[in-house]
Amino acid sequence: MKKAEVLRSEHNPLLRPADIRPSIEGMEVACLLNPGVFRFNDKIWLLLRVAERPKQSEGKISFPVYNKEGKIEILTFEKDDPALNASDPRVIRYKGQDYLTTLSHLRLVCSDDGITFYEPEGYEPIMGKGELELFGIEDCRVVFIDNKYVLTFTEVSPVGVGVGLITTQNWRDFQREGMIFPPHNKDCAVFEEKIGEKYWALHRPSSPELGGNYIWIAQSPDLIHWGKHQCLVTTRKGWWDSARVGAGAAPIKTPKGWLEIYHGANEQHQYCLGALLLDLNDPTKVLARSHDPIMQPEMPYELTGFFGNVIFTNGHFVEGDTIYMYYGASDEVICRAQLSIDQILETLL
Ligand code: MAN
Repeated sequence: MKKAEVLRSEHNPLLRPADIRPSIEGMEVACLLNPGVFRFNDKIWLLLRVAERPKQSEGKISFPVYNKEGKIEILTFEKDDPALNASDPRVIRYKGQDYLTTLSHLRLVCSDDGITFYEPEGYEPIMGKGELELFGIEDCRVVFIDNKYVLTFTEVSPVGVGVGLITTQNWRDFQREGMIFPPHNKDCAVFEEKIGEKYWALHRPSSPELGGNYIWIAQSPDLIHWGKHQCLVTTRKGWWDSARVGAGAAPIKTPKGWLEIYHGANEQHQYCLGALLLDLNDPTKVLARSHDPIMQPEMPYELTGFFGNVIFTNGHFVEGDTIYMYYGASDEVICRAQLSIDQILETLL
């Protein structure tokens, strides 16, 4: 079996929680995760997911949420409360209600070389807003289409997890278009060009009884209204992508088809990356899918952290044959790796 070479940056992790000051007063940055990536004003930009919480005190779990007035409230639970299930560092369950242990928002950083990032002045963070984002916003994909940037991201609230859409031209003024895929849905990657007069997107509804955590594809006349949904890729029992699959960033157009790097997790919550190849003219046709992962957690920063054994990507930029892929490692730090499109295609075809 051929393998595509994965060139991790020697500067990994490029960004750690301590590199970013918190946006919300009184909080600390617990994790940096899964950035969207784009070019703007001759620079490489990351739209980071920044997860914040108060300094934790002994025997307690506390985290911020927005209340219905849009103000931050801190919820605190005793760790030994028998009604509390805190076995997953990312979520807790208390008396039938799920909460996130951190509150995420999106923050811009930029770079001249794609390695050293800084926060530019005059660009505000994008915070959760309204009742569908009371638990924050996460994992934003960014594409440039029709002369504007289109942001698709996860909106989290007590009523569910769905996909929101925002557009902007200058990263200072934002048009909020609301929820485009209702719960339970996340991992929405919009294609960077129209196919057959329609916009296309990969998305990931979850169905707990029949079905599962599968990648679907939909089309739209206007980026807001999506239909003609089809299930594209399911999980594979006993494989590295047995429990959940979800799209990464926008598919990359190649002469052989649309190349999509996706994440697959198994029952042990190990998150690896694989590839899909979709037909150029009819992306509902899957031409090929990785047998083995193209990348799996193996570096110390990928194996341990806030939630170890996780590699998760939803952003890259492409130059010639090279994919400069940014990813969240262990749900805590931001890293970069280089991959060759041709080599990935060779593993697929
Ligand atoms: C979910 C999301 C991601 C996260 C992974 C792994 O898919 O919350 O942001 O990286 O889980 O924890």
